[in-house]
Amino acid sequence: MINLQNFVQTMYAKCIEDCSDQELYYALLAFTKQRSEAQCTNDQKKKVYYISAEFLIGKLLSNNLINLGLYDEVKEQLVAAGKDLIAIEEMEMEPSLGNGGLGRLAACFLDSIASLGLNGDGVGLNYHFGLFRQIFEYHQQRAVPNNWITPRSWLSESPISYQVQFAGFSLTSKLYDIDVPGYKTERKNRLRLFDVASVDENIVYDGIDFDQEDIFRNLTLFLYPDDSKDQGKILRIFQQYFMVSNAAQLLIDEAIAKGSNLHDLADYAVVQINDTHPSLVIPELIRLLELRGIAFDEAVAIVKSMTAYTNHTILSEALEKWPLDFLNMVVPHLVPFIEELDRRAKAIKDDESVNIIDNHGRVHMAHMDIHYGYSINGVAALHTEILKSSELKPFYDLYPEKFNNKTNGITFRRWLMHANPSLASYLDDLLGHGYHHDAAELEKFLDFKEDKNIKAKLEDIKQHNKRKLQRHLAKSQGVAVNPDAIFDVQIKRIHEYKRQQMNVLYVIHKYLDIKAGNIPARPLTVFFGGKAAPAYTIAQDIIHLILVLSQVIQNDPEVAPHLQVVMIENYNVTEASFIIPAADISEQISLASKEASGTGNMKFMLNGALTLGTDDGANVEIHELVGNENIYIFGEDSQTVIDHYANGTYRPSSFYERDGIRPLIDFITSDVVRQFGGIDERLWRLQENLKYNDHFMTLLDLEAYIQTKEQMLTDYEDRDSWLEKVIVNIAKAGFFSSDRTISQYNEDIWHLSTK
Ligand code: 26V
Repeated sequence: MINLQNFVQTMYAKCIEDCSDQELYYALLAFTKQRSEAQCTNDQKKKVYYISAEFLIGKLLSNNLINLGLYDEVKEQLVAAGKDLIAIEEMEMEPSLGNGGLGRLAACFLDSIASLGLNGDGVGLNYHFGLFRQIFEYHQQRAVPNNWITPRSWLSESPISYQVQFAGFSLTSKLYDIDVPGYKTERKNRLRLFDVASVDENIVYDGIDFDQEDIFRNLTLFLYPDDSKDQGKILRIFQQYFMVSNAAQLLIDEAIAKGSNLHDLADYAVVQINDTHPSLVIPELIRLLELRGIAFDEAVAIVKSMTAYTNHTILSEALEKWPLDFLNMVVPHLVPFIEELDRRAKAIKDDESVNIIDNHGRVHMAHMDIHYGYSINGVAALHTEILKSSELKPFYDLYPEKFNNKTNGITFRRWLMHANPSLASYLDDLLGHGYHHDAAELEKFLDFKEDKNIKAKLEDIKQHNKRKLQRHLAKSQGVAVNPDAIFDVQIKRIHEYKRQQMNVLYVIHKYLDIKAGNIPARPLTVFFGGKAAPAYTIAQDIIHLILVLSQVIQNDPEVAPHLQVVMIENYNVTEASFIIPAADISEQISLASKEASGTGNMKFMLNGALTLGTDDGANVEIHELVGNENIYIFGEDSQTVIDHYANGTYRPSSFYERDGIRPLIDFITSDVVRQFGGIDERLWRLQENLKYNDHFMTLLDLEAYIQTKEQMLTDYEDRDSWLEKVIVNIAKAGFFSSDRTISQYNEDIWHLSTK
């Protein structure tokens, strides 16, 4: 039994009723931190270090209360005092320590590692302003710093500090920890975020600009500083080396403290390299072992037996290749190690497709990971197959035993229990609590797929969640939405391969259709949300078009009652937890072969939305699990797309000539769009890009997309059959629990003790 009143009395000398939401937030923060600080850390001999540039952890208050088993009691005691936990949570700042799926996956993994009682910490950087906060001005994105580190926060200062050597100077680090309590395990792990002791927030001016050369002060200011120019790339290398050198020193110290003689380091530590951002950990560990007296050959063997790499994308822009010249400018002491690793790899096979240092003097980080790690995994079945058969085939030929698949997952604690308490408690009543620990038990829900009462209840829950979102949006961005509309949602980073532009062309199609007199059976609200990298111009143009279109529609009395476009400002984990439970349609429309997995697709399915998607990433596995009749798949398959790229056979201009497509593209630069604030330069660039470049083949799938979406809207009207599909989707979502994913990482890669 907890006594929140007492706690608050001691802290403020007044009762809960008399406290502001801000005061209550700080009280709950202190209370929750105290509870998790009292827990023991997992302390099994071997530990996984999940090193990642991103951890998109979201707000922690409710999440931690749930895991500590205190959520219901706290909520009840607040309600008894006339207070509302949702309003209190609004006081918490959300850290933006991630960009998208990669960072959110890392956060879900930390939750599952802790909840399965495994010993494992996340290691990353404490970016003071995160990625950035997105605001809309003049129908465009503006990036401003996200000042998430308040004087009282989830961060706890640790006494741990290291020296990290760079060319000509060294930096002192400072470690902050965030506790990661397991779900009702009574134990916790930690997220360890390294900072630079000399960081200075005051050097940021005018949005997110700052002096990129002032490494002493800037290193931990932003995640992904603009690297379109050399200085930005060099800063990224500074960040990456700072992260991994600290991580390597920490893991060696911890192993020694537990009795390691370093020859046996692999019995104490395993490193999961999350994408290529932490890849320099390989040469750094070898260097540190050598410094501590271990011979080079043995150091290489040790590191090879304790590092594993996860690939999260096949997009070449995200597969890092750092010029050796830059590495020499930043970490000259590491370069001889990289060169030696390269020489040894070339002795096995000297070919550009597998070389670490290529003919242009660039270091391929992924290649180093694969040669010198013992495992490489993709993040969904299709993705891993594409890695094996095309992107990384030469490596698969060399080391078939290293390749394995680990289909991504999501934590149900956050994405069901916290985000959708109405659905979670209904499932508890119906199925019991077994699925909390074994998500596969959700399959029991299938028994109810023809039950009318259950369908009515699901309808009520969705309606309730739509109203909750309606209230939230009214408050957060002054937007009014109609809860009786169909909620059609695409929320993710803005990127051409994810094809938000295809969804926009559908909106134009619908607008023109309504203007032509075809009134839909029910209103449709299309939600978009996502940030665009500041230097990615076309992505900025896409945001611009969405924002202008939203105005065009809102101001047209013939169309506005039937169609609405809402662009969520500063889309983040908090926004996602409001939107996903309210969604009917989950847009997963990437160009087949390009989305490694996707994890939003899993969150929507679990919350009772139906997928409109291509056979890409984990959609393929959702498709297999729910069957054709419970998902809406359209478009060309991955092999056709891969062949188009190989043979250069895709021509957008021939699609543009079609009667169903041309008017939609032409509309982008129409008078009405320009009247509502459309900026000519942005609109023309986007239009030309679609007509003559269209690298991610929007027009290839556009007609099939429009047709399938129309079919979906028609099917929505048969509520009985739609809700049956919803039940199947929820019931089959158990496979996508990150507890399953992490168990597989542990069984196949980490081999940590489960006791
Ligand atoms: C990152 C960036 C960063 C800045 C600008 C451009 C850009 C383009 C691509 C990327 C990709 C980074 C890797 C990533 O986030 N991959 C995502 O990983 C998820 C978790 O495995 C997976 O579900 C997504 O499909 C995959 O895109």
